[in-house]
Amino acid sequence: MKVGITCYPTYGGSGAVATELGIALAARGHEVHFISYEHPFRLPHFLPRVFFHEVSIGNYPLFEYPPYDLALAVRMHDVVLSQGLDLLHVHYAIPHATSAWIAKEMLREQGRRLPVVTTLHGTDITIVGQDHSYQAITRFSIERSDRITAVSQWLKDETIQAFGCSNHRIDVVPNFVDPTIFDRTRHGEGLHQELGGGRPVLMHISNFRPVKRVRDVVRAFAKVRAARPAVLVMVGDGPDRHAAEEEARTLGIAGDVRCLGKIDFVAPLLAAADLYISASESESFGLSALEALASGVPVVGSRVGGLPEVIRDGVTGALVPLGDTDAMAAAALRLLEPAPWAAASAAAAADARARFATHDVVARYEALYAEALAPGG
Ligand code: GMT
Repeated sequence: MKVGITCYPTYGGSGAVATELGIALAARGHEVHFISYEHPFRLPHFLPRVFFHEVSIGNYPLFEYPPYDLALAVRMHDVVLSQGLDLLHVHYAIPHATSAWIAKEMLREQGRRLPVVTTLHGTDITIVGQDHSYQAITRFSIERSDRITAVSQWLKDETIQAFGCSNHRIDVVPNFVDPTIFDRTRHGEGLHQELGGGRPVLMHISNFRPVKRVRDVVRAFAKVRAARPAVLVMVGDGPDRHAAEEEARTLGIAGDVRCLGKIDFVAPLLAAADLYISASESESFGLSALEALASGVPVVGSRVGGLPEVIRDGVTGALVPLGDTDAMAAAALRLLEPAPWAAASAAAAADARARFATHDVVARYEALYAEALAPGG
Protein backbone atom coordinates (compact mmCIF):
# COMPACT_ATOMS: atom_id res chain seq x y z
CA MET A 1 0.00 0.00 0.00
CA LYS A 2 1.03 3.62 -0.44
CA VAL A 3 0.02 5.51 2.66
CA GLY A 4 0.13 9.26 3.32
CA ILE A 5 0.56 10.20 6.99
CA THR A 6 -0.04 13.65 8.42
CA CYS A 7 0.82 14.54 12.00
CA TYR A 8 2.28 17.30 14.13
CA PRO A 9 6.00 16.83 13.60
CA THR A 10 7.14 18.46 16.81
CA TYR A 11 7.50 16.90 20.26
CA GLY A 12 4.36 15.18 21.44
CA GLY A 13 2.83 11.75 21.63
CA SER A 14 0.63 11.96 18.55
CA GLY A 15 3.59 12.86 16.31
CA ALA A 16 5.68 10.12 17.91
CA VAL A 17 2.98 7.48 17.35
CA ALA A 18 2.33 8.58 13.76
CA THR A 19 6.02 8.51 12.96
CA GLU A 20 6.63 5.11 14.57
CA LEU A 21 3.60 3.80 12.69
CA GLY A 22 5.01 5.06 9.39
CA ILE A 23 8.40 3.50 10.11
CA ALA A 24 6.75 0.18 11.05
CA LEU A 25 4.57 0.21 7.92
CA ALA A 26 7.61 0.84 5.73
CA ALA A 27 9.44 -2.03 7.45
CA ARG A 28 6.46 -4.23 6.50
CA GLY A 29 6.87 -3.31 2.84
CA HIS A 30 4.46 -0.38 2.45
CA GLU A 31 5.44 2.96 0.98
CA VAL A 32 4.92 5.81 3.43
CA HIS A 33 4.70 9.52 2.66
CA PHE A 34 4.76 11.98 5.56
CA ILE A 35 3.05 15.27 4.74
CA SER A 36 3.65 18.03 7.27
CA TYR A 37 5.30 21.42 7.78
CA GLU A 38 8.47 19.94 9.26
CA HIS A 39 10.41 16.70 9.33
CA PRO A 40 8.86 14.57 12.14
CA PHE A 41 11.22 14.56 15.13
CA ARG A 42 11.32 10.78 15.45
CA LEU A 43 12.10 10.20 11.78
CA PRO A 44 15.72 9.34 11.00
CA HIS A 45 16.90 11.04 7.84
CA PHE A 46 16.77 8.12 5.47
CA LEU A 47 14.75 4.95 5.57
CA PRO A 48 13.81 2.75 2.63
CA ARG A 49 10.24 3.44 1.40
CA VAL A 50 9.82 6.50 3.65
CA PHE A 51 9.40 9.95 2.11
CA PHE A 52 8.77 13.41 3.48
CA HIS A 53 6.77 16.15 1.73
CA GLU A 54 7.01 19.58 3.28
CA VAL A 55 3.97 21.84 3.34
CA SER A 56 5.09 25.35 2.54
CA ILE A 57 2.75 28.01 3.79
CA GLY A 58 2.59 30.83 1.28
CA ASN A 59 2.44 34.15 3.07
CA TYR A 60 1.04 37.53 2.11
CA PRO A 61 0.96 40.81 4.07
CA LEU A 62 -2.85 40.58 4.20
CA PHE A 63 -2.69 37.31 6.15
CA GLU A 64 -2.37 37.89 9.82
CA TYR A 65 -2.99 34.12 10.13
CA PRO A 66 -1.64 32.23 7.08
CA PRO A 67 -4.08 29.36 6.32
CA TYR A 68 -1.97 26.25 7.04
CA ASP A 69 -4.98 23.94 6.75
CA LEU A 70 -5.51 25.00 3.12
CA ALA A 71 -1.82 24.69 2.22
CA LEU A 72 -1.88 21.23 3.80
CA ALA A 73 -4.98 20.20 1.82
CA VAL A 74 -3.32 21.30 -1.42
CA ARG A 75 -0.12 19.42 -0.57
CA MET A 76 -2.13 16.30 0.31
CA HIS A 77 -3.95 16.54 -3.02
CA ASP A 78 -0.65 16.97 -4.91
CA VAL A 79 1.09 14.10 -3.15
CA VAL A 80 -1.84 11.71 -3.61
CA LEU A 81 -1.72 12.38 -7.35
CA SER A 82 2.04 12.55 -7.86
CA GLN A 83 2.86 9.53 -5.69
CA GLY A 84 -0.28 7.49 -6.37
CA LEU A 85 -1.22 7.22 -2.69
CA ASP A 86 -3.93 4.73 -1.75
CA LEU A 87 -5.10 6.46 1.39
CA LEU A 88 -4.39 9.16 3.95
CA HIS A 89 -4.02 8.49 7.66
CA VAL A 90 -4.19 11.68 9.70
CA HIS A 91 -3.25 11.97 13.36
CA TYR A 92 -4.92 14.56 15.60
CA ALA A 93 -8.20 15.78 14.16
CA ILE A 94 -7.51 19.52 14.04
CA PRO A 95 -6.89 20.62 11.36
CA HIS A 96 -5.63 17.41 9.75
CA ALA A 97 -8.99 15.67 9.32
CA THR A 98 -10.42 18.84 7.81
CA SER A 99 -7.55 19.26 5.35
CA ALA A 100 -7.87 15.60 4.40
CA TRP A 101 -11.59 16.05 3.75
CA ILE A 102 -10.87 19.03 1.47
CA ALA A 103 -8.23 17.03 -0.43
CA LYS A 104 -10.65 14.12 -0.71
CA GLU A 105 -13.35 16.39 -2.14
CA MET A 106 -10.92 17.95 -4.63
CA LEU A 107 -9.94 14.45 -5.77
CA ARG A 108 -13.57 13.34 -5.98
CA GLU A 109 -14.16 16.15 -8.50
CA GLN A 110 -11.43 14.50 -10.56
CA GLY A 111 -13.02 11.08 -10.26
CA ARG A 112 -10.45 9.78 -7.76
CA ARG A 113 -11.47 8.06 -4.52
CA LEU A 114 -9.36 8.77 -1.43
CA PRO A 115 -10.11 6.91 1.80
CA VAL A 116 -9.21 8.89 4.93
CA VAL A 117 -8.43 7.33 8.31
CA THR A 118 -8.44 9.69 11.29
CA THR A 119 -6.82 8.82 14.60
CA LEU A 120 -8.00 10.82 17.59
CA HIS A 121 -5.25 11.33 20.15
CA GLY A 122 -6.37 13.47 23.06
CA THR A 123 -6.72 17.20 23.32
CA ASP A 124 -8.11 17.30 19.77
CA ILE A 125 -11.19 15.88 21.52
CA THR A 126 -10.89 16.89 25.15
CA ILE A 127 -9.76 20.53 24.89
CA VAL A 128 -9.18 22.10 21.48
CA GLY A 129 -12.01 20.29 19.72
CA GLN A 130 -14.50 21.42 22.33
CA ASP A 131 -13.56 25.06 21.95
CA HIS A 132 -16.58 26.66 20.31
CA SER A 133 -14.36 28.01 17.50
CA TYR A 134 -13.50 24.48 16.40
CA GLN A 135 -16.24 22.16 17.65
CA ALA A 136 -18.54 22.06 14.60
CA ILE A 137 -15.74 21.59 12.07
CA THR A 138 -14.05 18.97 14.24
CA ARG A 139 -17.22 16.93 14.45
CA PHE A 140 -17.89 17.35 10.74
CA SER A 141 -14.38 16.28 9.75
CA ILE A 142 -14.33 13.29 12.09
CA GLU A 143 -17.66 12.10 10.71
CA ARG A 144 -16.49 12.47 7.13
CA SER A 145 -13.52 10.16 7.74
CA ASP A 146 -13.81 6.66 6.27
CA ARG A 147 -12.40 5.12 9.43
CA ILE A 148 -12.04 6.68 12.87
CA THR A 149 -9.77 5.34 15.57
CA ALA A 150 -9.23 6.43 19.16
CA VAL A 151 -6.16 5.51 21.21
CA SER A 152 -8.18 4.34 24.22
CA GLN A 153 -11.70 3.29 25.15
CA TRP A 154 -11.84 6.33 27.40
CA LEU A 155 -11.11 8.64 24.44
CA LYS A 156 -13.74 6.89 22.33
CA ASP A 157 -16.31 7.47 25.09
CA GLU A 158 -15.25 11.12 25.41
CA THR A 159 -15.63 11.58 21.66
CA ILE A 160 -19.16 10.23 21.70
CA GLN A 161 -20.05 12.31 24.73
CA ALA A 162 -18.52 15.55 23.41
CA PHE A 163 -19.43 15.26 19.73
CA GLY A 164 -22.23 12.73 19.69
CA CYS A 165 -20.68 10.83 16.78
CA SER A 166 -22.71 7.84 17.95
CA ASN A 167 -23.79 6.78 14.45
CA HIS A 168 -20.19 6.38 13.45
CA ARG A 169 -17.98 3.44 14.17
CA ILE A 170 -14.92 4.31 16.23
CA ASP A 171 -12.29 1.58 16.60
CA VAL A 172 -10.09 1.61 19.66
CA VAL A 173 -6.54 1.02 18.45
CA PRO A 174 -4.09 1.62 21.29
CA ASN A 175 -0.68 3.16 20.99
CA PHE A 176 2.22 0.77 20.77
CA VAL A 177 5.84 0.33 21.68
CA ASP A 178 8.75 -1.45 20.06
CA PRO A 179 9.94 -3.90 22.72
CA THR A 180 13.29 -4.31 21.00
CA ILE A 181 14.03 -0.61 21.48
CA PHE A 182 12.43 -0.03 24.89
CA ASP A 183 14.27 -2.89 26.52
CA ARG A 184 16.04 -2.56 29.84
CA THR A 185 18.28 -5.53 29.17
CA ARG A 186 19.91 -3.78 26.19
CA HIS A 187 21.48 -1.11 28.37
CA GLY A 188 24.15 -1.30 31.04
CA GLU A 189 24.26 0.32 34.48
CA GLY A 190 26.43 3.25 33.35
CA LEU A 191 23.68 5.79 32.74
CA HIS A 192 21.82 4.86 35.93
CA GLN A 193 25.00 5.54 37.89
CA GLU A 194 25.61 8.77 35.97
CA LEU A 195 22.08 10.08 36.64
CA GLY A 196 21.57 8.85 40.16
CA GLY A 197 25.03 8.34 41.61
CA GLY A 198 23.79 5.14 43.23
CA ARG A 199 20.40 6.58 44.28
CA PRO A 200 17.06 5.53 42.74
CA VAL A 201 16.14 7.51 39.63
CA LEU A 202 12.57 8.79 39.28
CA MET A 203 11.75 10.05 35.80
CA HIS A 204 9.17 12.22 34.06
CA ILE A 205 9.02 12.91 30.32
CA SER A 206 6.59 15.37 28.76
CA ASN A 207 6.08 18.59 26.88
CA PHE A 208 5.61 20.45 30.19
CA ARG A 209 2.19 21.79 29.26
CA PRO A 210 -0.20 22.71 32.12
CA VAL A 211 -2.15 19.46 31.58
CA LYS A 212 0.94 17.51 32.73
CA ARG A 213 0.95 19.16 36.20
CA VAL A 214 4.74 19.00 36.41
CA ARG A 215 4.73 20.86 39.74
CA ASP A 216 2.86 17.90 41.25
CA VAL A 217 5.66 15.65 39.97
CA VAL A 218 8.20 17.81 41.83
CA ARG A 219 6.03 17.98 44.98
CA ALA A 220 5.56 14.20 45.06
CA PHE A 221 9.29 13.75 44.53
CA ALA A 222 10.04 16.13 47.44
CA LYS A 223 7.99 13.82 49.70
CA VAL A 224 9.91 10.78 48.47
CA ARG A 225 13.15 12.65 48.94
CA ALA A 226 12.21 13.50 52.53
CA ALA A 227 11.99 9.76 53.26
CA ARG A 228 15.00 8.47 51.34
CA PRO A 229 17.76 9.53 48.93
CA ALA A 230 16.62 9.71 45.29
CA VAL A 231 16.93 11.89 42.20
CA LEU A 232 14.29 13.18 39.81
CA VAL A 233 15.19 13.40 36.12
CA MET A 234 12.81 15.52 34.03
CA VAL A 235 13.02 15.22 30.24
CA GLY A 236 11.38 17.59 27.76
CA ASP A 237 10.52 21.25 27.66
CA GLY A 238 7.51 23.49 27.51
CA PRO A 239 5.61 26.29 29.19
CA ASP A 240 5.78 24.89 32.75
CA ARG A 241 9.44 23.92 32.86
CA HIS A 242 10.34 27.11 34.66
CA ALA A 243 7.54 26.52 37.21
CA ALA A 244 8.88 22.99 37.86
CA GLU A 245 12.41 24.29 38.41
CA GLU A 246 11.10 27.06 40.64
CA GLU A 247 9.09 24.55 42.70
CA ALA A 248 12.21 22.43 43.19
CA ARG A 249 14.13 25.50 44.44
CA THR A 250 11.28 26.51 46.75
CA LEU A 251 11.12 23.01 48.22
CA GLY A 252 14.90 22.95 48.69
CA ILE A 253 15.46 19.92 46.48
CA ALA A 254 16.89 21.61 43.36
CA GLY A 255 20.16 19.73 43.83
CA ASP A 256 18.36 16.42 43.34
CA VAL A 257 16.25 17.45 40.32
CA ARG A 258 17.85 17.38 36.88
CA CYS A 259 16.00 18.92 33.94
CA LEU A 260 17.59 17.60 30.75
CA GLY A 261 15.47 19.47 28.19
CA LYS A 262 14.28 17.94 24.93
CA ILE A 263 15.81 14.60 23.98
CA ASP A 264 14.70 12.75 20.87
CA PHE A 265 15.73 9.22 21.73
CA VAL A 266 14.60 8.43 25.27
CA ALA A 267 14.98 4.62 25.33
CA PRO A 268 18.41 4.62 27.06
CA LEU A 269 17.17 7.14 29.64
CA LEU A 270 14.09 5.09 30.47
CA ALA A 271 16.24 1.99 30.81
CA ALA A 272 18.21 3.88 33.47
CA ALA A 273 15.10 4.85 35.47
CA ASP A 274 13.66 3.06 38.50
CA LEU A 275 10.23 4.69 38.53
CA TYR A 276 8.19 6.84 36.16
CA ILE A 277 5.85 9.56 37.45
CA SER A 278 2.85 10.93 35.54
CA ALA A 279 0.71 13.53 37.33
CA SER A 280 -1.40 14.59 34.31
CA GLU A 281 -4.88 15.93 34.86
CA SER A 282 -5.96 14.33 31.59
CA GLU A 283 -4.18 11.73 29.50
CA SER A 284 -6.02 9.88 26.77
CA PHE A 285 -3.36 7.18 26.72
CA GLY A 286 0.08 8.15 28.06
CA LEU A 287 2.64 7.05 25.49
CA SER A 288 5.63 7.86 27.72
CA ALA A 289 4.09 5.79 30.50
CA LEU A 290 3.85 2.85 28.09
CA GLU A 291 7.47 3.34 26.96
CA ALA A 292 8.49 3.35 30.62
CA LEU A 293 6.56 0.12 31.33
CA ALA A 294 8.14 -1.59 28.32
CA SER A 295 11.53 -0.54 29.73
CA GLY A 296 10.72 -2.35 32.97
CA VAL A 297 9.97 0.89 34.82
CA PRO A 298 6.88 0.76 37.06
CA VAL A 299 4.66 3.84 36.70
CA VAL A 300 2.94 5.89 39.38
CA GLY A 301 0.22 7.87 37.65
CA SER A 302 -2.95 9.78 38.32
CA ARG A 303 -6.14 7.80 37.81
CA VAL A 304 -7.35 9.83 34.83
CA GLY A 305 -8.38 9.29 31.22
CA GLY A 306 -6.89 6.26 29.51
CA LEU A 307 -4.03 5.76 32.00
CA PRO A 308 -5.92 2.94 33.80
CA GLU A 309 -6.00 1.12 30.43
CA VAL A 310 -2.21 1.29 30.28
CA ILE A 311 -1.09 0.91 33.93
CA ARG A 312 -2.33 -2.12 35.86
CA ASP A 313 -2.86 -0.75 39.34
CA GLY A 314 -0.94 -2.79 41.90
CA VAL A 315 0.71 -4.92 39.22
CA THR A 316 2.73 -2.76 36.82
CA GLY A 317 2.56 0.41 38.91
CA ALA A 318 0.07 2.41 40.93
CA LEU A 319 -2.84 4.73 40.20
CA VAL A 320 -3.59 7.52 42.65
CA PRO A 321 -6.20 10.30 42.81
CA LEU A 322 -5.43 13.35 40.70
CA GLY A 323 -3.38 15.94 42.58
CA ASP A 324 -2.77 13.68 45.59
CA THR A 325 0.98 14.04 45.91
CA ASP A 326 0.96 12.27 49.31
CA ALA A 327 -0.53 9.16 47.68
CA MET A 328 1.91 9.48 44.81
CA ALA A 329 4.89 9.62 47.14
CA ALA A 330 3.59 6.75 49.27
CA ALA A 331 3.12 4.57 46.17
CA ALA A 332 6.58 5.52 44.91
CA LEU A 333 8.20 4.63 48.23
CA ARG A 334 6.44 1.26 48.26
CA LEU A 335 7.52 0.50 44.72
CA LEU A 336 11.12 1.47 45.40
CA GLU A 337 11.50 -1.38 47.91
CA PRO A 338 13.56 -4.15 46.24
CA ALA A 339 10.99 -7.01 46.12
CA PRO A 340 7.95 -4.94 45.02
CA TRP A 341 10.15 -3.16 42.48
CA ALA A 342 11.46 -6.39 40.95
CA ALA A 343 7.93 -7.84 40.66
CA ALA A 344 6.43 -4.66 39.17
CA SER A 345 9.37 -4.14 36.80
CA ALA A 346 9.08 -7.66 35.37
CA ALA A 347 5.28 -7.40 35.15
CA ALA A 348 5.51 -3.99 33.42
CA ALA A 349 7.87 -5.21 30.70
CA ALA A 350 5.82 -8.37 30.13
CA ASP A 351 2.45 -6.58 30.04
CA ALA A 352 3.67 -3.92 27.61
CA ARG A 353 4.91 -6.68 25.28
CA ALA A 354 1.72 -8.71 25.62
CA ARG A 355 -0.75 -5.89 24.98
CA PHE A 356 0.99 -3.13 23.07
CA ALA A 357 3.70 -4.60 20.83
CA THR A 358 4.24 -2.70 17.56
CA HIS A 359 3.69 -5.74 15.38
CA ASP A 360 0.19 -6.50 16.72
CA VAL A 361 -1.09 -2.94 16.71
CA VAL A 362 0.29 -2.09 13.27
CA ALA A 363 -1.44 -5.20 11.90
CA ARG A 364 -4.72 -3.75 13.18
CA TYR A 365 -4.12 -0.51 11.28
CA GLU A 366 -3.31 -2.52 8.14
CA ALA A 367 -6.61 -4.36 8.50
CA LEU A 368 -8.46 -1.05 8.81
CA TYR A 369 -6.71 0.31 5.73
CA ALA A 370 -7.72 -2.78 3.77
CA GLU A 371 -11.34 -2.34 4.86
CA ALA A 372 -11.35 1.34 3.91
CA LEU A 373 -9.84 0.54 0.51
CA ALA A 374 -12.27 -2.23 -0.30
CA PRO A 375 -15.02 -1.28 -2.77
CA GLY A 376 -17.81 0.39 -0.77
CA GLY A 377 -15.45 0.55 2.25
O1 GMT B 1 -3.66 15.65 22.78
C1 GMT B 1 -2.55 16.08 23.10
O2 GMT B 1 -2.27 16.63 24.15
C2 GMT B 1 -1.48 15.97 22.12
C3 GMT B 1 -0.97 14.60 21.99
C4 GMT B 1 0.44 14.78 21.66
O3 GMT B 1 0.73 15.04 20.50
O4 GMT B 1 1.24 14.71 22.58
O5 GMT B 1 -1.05 13.79 23.18
C5 GMT B 1 -2.08 12.87 23.21
O6 GMT B 1 -1.74 11.82 22.34
C6 GMT B 1 -0.77 10.90 22.81
C7 GMT B 1 -0.53 9.86 21.72
O7 GMT B 1 -1.70 9.18 21.41
C8 GMT B 1 -1.26 10.26 24.11
O8 GMT B 1 -0.31 9.32 24.57
C9 GMT B 1 -1.46 11.36 25.14
O9 GMT B 1 -2.02 10.77 26.30
C10 GMT B 1 -2.40 12.43 24.62
N1 GMT B 1 -2.39 13.59 25.54
C11 GMT B 1 -3.43 13.91 26.28
O10 GMT B 1 -4.48 13.31 26.26
C12 GMT B 1 -3.25 15.09 27.16
